[in-house]
Amino acid sequence: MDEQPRGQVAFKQPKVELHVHLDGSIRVQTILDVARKRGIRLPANTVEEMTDIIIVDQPGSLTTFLGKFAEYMHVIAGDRGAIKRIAYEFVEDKAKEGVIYVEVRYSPHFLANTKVDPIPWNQEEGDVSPDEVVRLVNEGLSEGERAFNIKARSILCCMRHMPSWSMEVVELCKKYRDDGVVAIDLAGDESLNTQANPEHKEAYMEALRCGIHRTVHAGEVGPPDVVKEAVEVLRAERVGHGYRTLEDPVLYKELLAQDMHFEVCPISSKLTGACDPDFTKHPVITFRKDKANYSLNSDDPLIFHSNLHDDYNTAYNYMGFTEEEFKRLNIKSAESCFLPENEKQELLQKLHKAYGMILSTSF
Ligand code: PRH
Ligand code: ZN
Repeated sequence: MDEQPRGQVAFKQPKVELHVHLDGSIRVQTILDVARKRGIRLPANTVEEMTDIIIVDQPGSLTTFLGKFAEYMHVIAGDRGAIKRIAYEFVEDKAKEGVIYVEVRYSPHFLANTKVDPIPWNQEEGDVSPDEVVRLVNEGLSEGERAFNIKARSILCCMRHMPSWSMEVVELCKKYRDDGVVAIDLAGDESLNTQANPEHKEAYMEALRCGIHRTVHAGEVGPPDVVKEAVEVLRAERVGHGYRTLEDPVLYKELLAQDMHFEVCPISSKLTGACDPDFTKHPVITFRKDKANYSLNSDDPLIFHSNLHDDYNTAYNYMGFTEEEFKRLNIKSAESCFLPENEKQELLQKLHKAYGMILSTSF
């Protein structure tokens, strides 16, 4: 299949995105604006220069990629206006990509400034708490929803290397469950922390007890055992990435039988070194062949200098994806989203209508 020129769109229909990080989706211009307003010196003055500093454009490691956040997080963290602005602009950007429902994730602690240690970018302690971060993001998202006519919900991330935050994360999920927060996640460096700490487990058990939905970054670069733990111990309902599940055929078969959802991020998986840089060997090709339940997602478009169209175009140009498969995977994504049942059915109806399909379930 010929490569499409940049700017072309392989799938123009409405889409659902389930795995994208708010702090990995900030506009470079916003970083420059906020830095100027706060009097923060950056090593660049223009969008082009700053982009060059932030982006990863060659396959590397997850650890190196995660280090890129430190180039700009100090600009946004602890600034109320900036936090609300990035949430609002995020919704605008997603609407432009044809996304009609998005679940966006972030760590409330990373955007706060009440905890100086051990976040590398928080040099000064302030009074923006993780709780206030969630309120500000919720405001930005709901203003964006009204302005751009799409639905945006959020997922709060625990961080693998910071187990002491996890109970607070689940408490925030509980507190804001009627205000747009739909689930808990565990993100961060799985290559350095392959086993979930007891505090993560405790937080996930509390989420389970309270009916908070659960997803976990697992099997991105870590071995299949991380996926097994995510599903069996943390009781994840979806797996973030999950590529390395394929190395354990028994586990893969079990997850296929359970219709487990895999949140696949093609461009991310190449640039973090999670998968072979040759897209024609990508695990999602096996997922597709096996009619697995998965979504296509952008993960961190700021750092990968990409957008969701690029991920779809990659699947189209290098993996033989068809319009039919794009429709199928978006229906599976909607079925696997963390909305309450009535809203999920509404979303499914919208997709079926747009795709010219008859809805088989009654509503
Ligand atoms: N894998 C693991 N962690 C990730 C990824 C990737 O999919 N993308 C972002 N993150 C982490 C970053 O440290 C980010 O600050 C945090 O998740 C919360 O969004
Ligand atoms: Zn991610």
